[in-house]
Amino acid sequence: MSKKKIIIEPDNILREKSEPIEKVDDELKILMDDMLETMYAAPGIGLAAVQVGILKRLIVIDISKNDEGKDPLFLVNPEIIFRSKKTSTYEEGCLSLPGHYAEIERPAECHINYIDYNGKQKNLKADGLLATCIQHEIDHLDGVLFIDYLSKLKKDMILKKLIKHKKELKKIIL
Ligand code: K1U
Ligand code: ZN
Repeated sequence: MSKKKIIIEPDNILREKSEPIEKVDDELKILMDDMLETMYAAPGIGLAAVQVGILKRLIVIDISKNDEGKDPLFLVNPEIIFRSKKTSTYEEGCLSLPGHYAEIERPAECHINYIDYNGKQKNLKADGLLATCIQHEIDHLDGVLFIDYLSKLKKDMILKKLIKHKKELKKIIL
């Protein structure tokens, strides 16, 4: 397994739509394992392939607490087939927007169809943090970030700080 570099906003690739995956083969399983390692190391509770520069409809999620043991979910070609009218609000973070958090309102429950690590078609009914995380990650597959739900003023403030942060990172690396 190898850890991958997480792409930070602003970056055009984060605004692109990811492509459906044709089959779950050994190469895809290596990518799924690498993404999980990258997510645990960050640390985070979710990661979409586009965040490591790969425009495929693939997500890894693990919302379990440290003391609960690991419980990873691999979602290939996830599709939301139901969104509840009831909403819930969580303070969201994003590994591509380091240091920035905001309260985002989304459907409280969602149902999805997806393909799992072994290539089997599955469905899942999610609520709570899992439903929020799934919707946040599927947004990544469509080029959407949580800052897109904020006012222009708040979004621009975050983008300005991220541009500065990336310039400082570049100086350290050079
Ligand atoms: O960048 C990402 O998509 C991952 C993101 C997922 C997410 C978090 C919160 C609400 C919705 C989606 C993160 O994992 S940010 C980091 C984070 O939430 C976290 C980090 C360490 C421990 C617990 C949570
Ligand atoms: Zn994110």
